[in-house]
Amino acid sequence: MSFRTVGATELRTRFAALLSDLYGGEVPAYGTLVEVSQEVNAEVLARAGEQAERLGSIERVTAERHGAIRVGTAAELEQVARIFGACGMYPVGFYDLRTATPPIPVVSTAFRPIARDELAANPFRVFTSVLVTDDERFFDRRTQDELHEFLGARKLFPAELLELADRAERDGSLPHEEAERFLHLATACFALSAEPVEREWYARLEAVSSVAADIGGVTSTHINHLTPRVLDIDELYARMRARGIEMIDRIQGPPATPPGHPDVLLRQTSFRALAEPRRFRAPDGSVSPGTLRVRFGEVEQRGVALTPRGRARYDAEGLAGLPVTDAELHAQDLAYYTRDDAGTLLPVVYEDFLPRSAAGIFASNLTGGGRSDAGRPGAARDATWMRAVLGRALHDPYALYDAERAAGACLP
Ligand code: OOG
Ligand code: NI
Repeated sequence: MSFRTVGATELRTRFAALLSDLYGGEVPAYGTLVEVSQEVNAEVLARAGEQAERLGSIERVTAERHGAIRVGTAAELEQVARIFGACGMYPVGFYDLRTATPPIPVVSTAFRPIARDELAANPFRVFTSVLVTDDERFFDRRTQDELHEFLGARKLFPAELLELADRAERDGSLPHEEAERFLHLATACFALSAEPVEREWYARLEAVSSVAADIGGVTSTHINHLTPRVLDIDELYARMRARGIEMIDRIQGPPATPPGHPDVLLRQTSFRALAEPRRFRAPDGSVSPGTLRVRFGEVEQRGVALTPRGRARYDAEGLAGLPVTDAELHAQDLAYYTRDDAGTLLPVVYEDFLPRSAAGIFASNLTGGGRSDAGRPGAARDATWMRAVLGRALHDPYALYDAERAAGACLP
């Protein structure tokens, strides 16, 4: 019996490590990705020294992961918020992927720590998408009804887990034994289920969107990918290919900046979803083996966060719209910085996601293009809707970066 209590920071660190072990066991290529990332990071550190740690200590970067999960209903999203809340991860940003190319029938947010010291301790974040089941551009009335019935009948998170999560959030910690139980239950909820998949139902949803099938065609959820952070994504991409791993055809996000120039925003790439064994149930009740390709491996390189002004320039003109030094990015209010004691500019890391890249990541791993009818009415979904569903604050990324810059007494 131990009387030690476990706080949110430690719960988050342990949760991230447990999910990493789980995913490594399920998707062996993830292990290769982590290994190659660490190899590249060690080399960048040896080559660039202190400069390599401008965007975070090597300890932070080595432990850093983002995950992605997908849920089916507002109620499920609210429950996810409680589990992550116990780990000091709060919803930041609203992303609508329905208007992306190709359209994906989800809206998303990212759960992450929001305080600088919490990000430094462990920045684990999870891109979380919820299916928009009542969007007529994707689902006809009959399918909507069936989706509501199917999703309404499933239970992703056991009551004991949610009670422990609420207690952890209320008290700021859990006693040792309860913390172990919480971590065990929380991790188990994101494992790939051995339950047979109803073949016809899955196929019908897949004809609309394989993301819809991955969410609404099964009775559980799972980690879709887990992403290590790398300090040189071009080098990583080349090495993964050299090891014979099939990567998507490009790196998403801004192109590489010339040597010595600050990295901006977020660059991402992934290896293609692998065929994983799953069991299928036919309408006659018989169960037979098959495979599904839904889970993949992604890697990311993070740079300085852009201000709304910097982001508008980047969106309109790409990197050509931005100056190439920290001093100019700061002076023109295009990127966020704080200062160290010596007065040197320190970049504020971009901690969020890019909707265009997210759509690209989704799309590059879809089987078939899917189907949507732009002429039909959509369903109203925005940040206000999501805030109401979450029953808690939905943070605006720019407000967080502004506050950090102001606290660092570093206004342009
Ligand atoms: C999420 C895709 C988006 C990212 O890093 O932009 C994403 C998903 O596949 O569920 O993870
Ligand atoms: Ni991702």
